[in-house]
Amino acid sequence: MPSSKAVPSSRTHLPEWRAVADHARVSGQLPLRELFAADHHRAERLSFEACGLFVDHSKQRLNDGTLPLLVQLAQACGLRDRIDAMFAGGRINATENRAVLHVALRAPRTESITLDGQDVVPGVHEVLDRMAAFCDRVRKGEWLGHTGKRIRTVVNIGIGGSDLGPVMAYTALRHYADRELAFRFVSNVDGTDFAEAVHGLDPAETLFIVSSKTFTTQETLANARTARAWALAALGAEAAVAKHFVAVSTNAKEVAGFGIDTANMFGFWDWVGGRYSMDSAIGLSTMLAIGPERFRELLAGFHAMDEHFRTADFEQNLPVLQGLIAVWNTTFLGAHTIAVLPYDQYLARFPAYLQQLAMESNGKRVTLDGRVIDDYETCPVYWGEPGTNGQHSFYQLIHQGTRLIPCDFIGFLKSLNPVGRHHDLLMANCFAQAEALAFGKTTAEVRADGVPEDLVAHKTFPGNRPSTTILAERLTPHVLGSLVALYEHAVFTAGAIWDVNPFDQWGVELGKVLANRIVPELESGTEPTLDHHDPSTAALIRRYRAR
Ligand code: G6Q
Repeated sequence: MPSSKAVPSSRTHLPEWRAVADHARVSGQLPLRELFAADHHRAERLSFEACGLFVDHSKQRLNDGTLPLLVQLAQACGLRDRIDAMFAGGRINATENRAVLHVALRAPRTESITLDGQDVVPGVHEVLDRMAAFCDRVRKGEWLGHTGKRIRTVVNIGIGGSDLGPVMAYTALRHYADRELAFRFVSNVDGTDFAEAVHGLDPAETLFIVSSKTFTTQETLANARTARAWALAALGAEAAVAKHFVAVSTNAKEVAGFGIDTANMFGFWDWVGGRYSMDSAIGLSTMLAIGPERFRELLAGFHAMDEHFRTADFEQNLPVLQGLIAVWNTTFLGAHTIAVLPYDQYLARFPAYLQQLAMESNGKRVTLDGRVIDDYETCPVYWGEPGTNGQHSFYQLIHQGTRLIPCDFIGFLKSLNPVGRHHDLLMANCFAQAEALAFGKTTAEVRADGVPEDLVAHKTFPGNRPSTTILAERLTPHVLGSLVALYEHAVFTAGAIWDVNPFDQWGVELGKVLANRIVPELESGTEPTLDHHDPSTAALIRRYRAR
C-alpha cells in the first residue's frame, strides 16, 4: 500500500521555477554591453529608490523578462504569506517553534504587534527607555565606578550575534560617537582577545557589558569570568561588580547566578534571533556610543525599510528584488559567492556582519518540511572588504578569474570626513570598478591600444560580471538602519525561495558538543582514552597534551 504521507515537493517542480531556469539558460549569459546598447533607459528602469537608498541593478544580468519571472517565482513560493506571517507574529521559526519579530524592536510606540494575543511593543519601549536612562547617566558621567570615578571605557563581551552587530554598528557610526568614551569588544575565547581589549585600561573606569541572549555561551561566560576577576583584582570588593558589570540577556536567572544584579540587566525576548538583535538591548554599546536620540534614528531607519518591505509591490520592493537577484545569481547562474564591497571605511565590518546574517540564516540544505535539498544550490558565501583596499588585492580574480562573482557596491554621495579630493577619488573608484566589471575591455580594444600580440589575452577583460550599486546621501544612523533591514529582508526573501528556515542554526551545535567533550581531555592530568576519536583527532589531542 502506498504511504499516505505526502512526499514534500521540491521548488524545482513549480512551473515558475522551471520558467526561471529556462530563462536563465537562454538569457542568463546575454552580454551587458548588448543589453545596455539595446535600451538607453536601462539604468533608470532597473534602478529603485526607497528609505534613503538608491539601488541600481542595471549592471546585473537581467533582461526584460527576468525580474517579472523572478517575481512570479516569489509569488508561487508564498513570499507574501511568509511576510505577513512574520509581521503577524506567526511561529515561522518552525524548527524552534518561535515567532520571528525583530521588526517589533523598531516599531514606534504608536504601533502594536501581537504575539499570542499580547502586544509586544510596549515591552520593547520599556527596555529602550531603561537603556536610554542608563546611557544618559553613563554619558553624562553620573554613573560612577566603585571608586567614584566616571566610566571612560565600555567593553562589550559577546560573540556571534551578540558581537558582530555591536562591533559593526559602533564602527559604522563612530562619527556620531561620544569621543570621551572608548569602546572595545571581546568575543573570542582566545585569551589574547581579552588581554588586548583591556590592555592599558583602568578597571576603576571600565564598564563591561556582558551580552548574551542565553547567558550560557561558553566563550562569553569564560570572558565574563575573566573580566570579573580582572576587575576585582584591582577593585577588591565584590560590590564593585554592580558598578562595573551590566548584562544584556533573556535569561535573568543565569545573569543573577553570575553575580550581576538584574536591576542592571536589559532584557529581550526569544523571538529575537541573535543575528537579528543589534537593534535590541544587544545594541546597548551602540546607544552608549551615539546616544539614545541617534539610536532612535537608527531604529527609525530599520522601521522605514520594514514598512517598505511589508507594503511595497514586489516589482518595486528593494529587499524582495535584492533577495531575488541573489537567488538568480547563485541558484540559476551558478555563482558560489557574493562580494560585498563598501566604499566607506566606516562600513569596514559590514561584510563580516552580513556574513553571519546571510550564511547562518540561509546556509541550509533541508527544506522547512524536512526534505534534503539535492536539486538546487542555496546560500552563497558572502565576503568582502572595503574599497579601495580590495582593489589592490582580490579584485583581480573578480575581473579576470574563471569564477562568476556578483558584487554589491555600497557608497555615499557625501563623506562624513571631507578631506581634499579623497571622496571624489574614492567614489570614482567605486563607479569605475562596477563599470569595468560590466563592460570589460575587448580584445579589439586592447589591440587598438597597441598592446603586443602576446599580451592581448592577458590584458583583455571579459566583462559581463554582474554588480549592484547601492548609494545613499551620507552614512547616518537612519541610513544604516535601512541598509541593515534591506539585507535582513533580502535574506528572508531568498530563504523563502530556497524553502529553508532562515531563523534556526542547528549547524553550529555539533562542533560545540564535540568541543565540550575534548576540553576535559586537554585539561585532565591523566592520559585520557581517546578511542572514541578518529585517529587524526586523537593524534592532535595527544600532540597538544604533550606540549
Ligand atoms: C545568532 C546565533 C549566534 C549567537 C551566539 C551568541 O543568530 O544564534 O551567533 O548570537 O552564539 O549567543 P548568546 O547571545 O546566547 O551568547
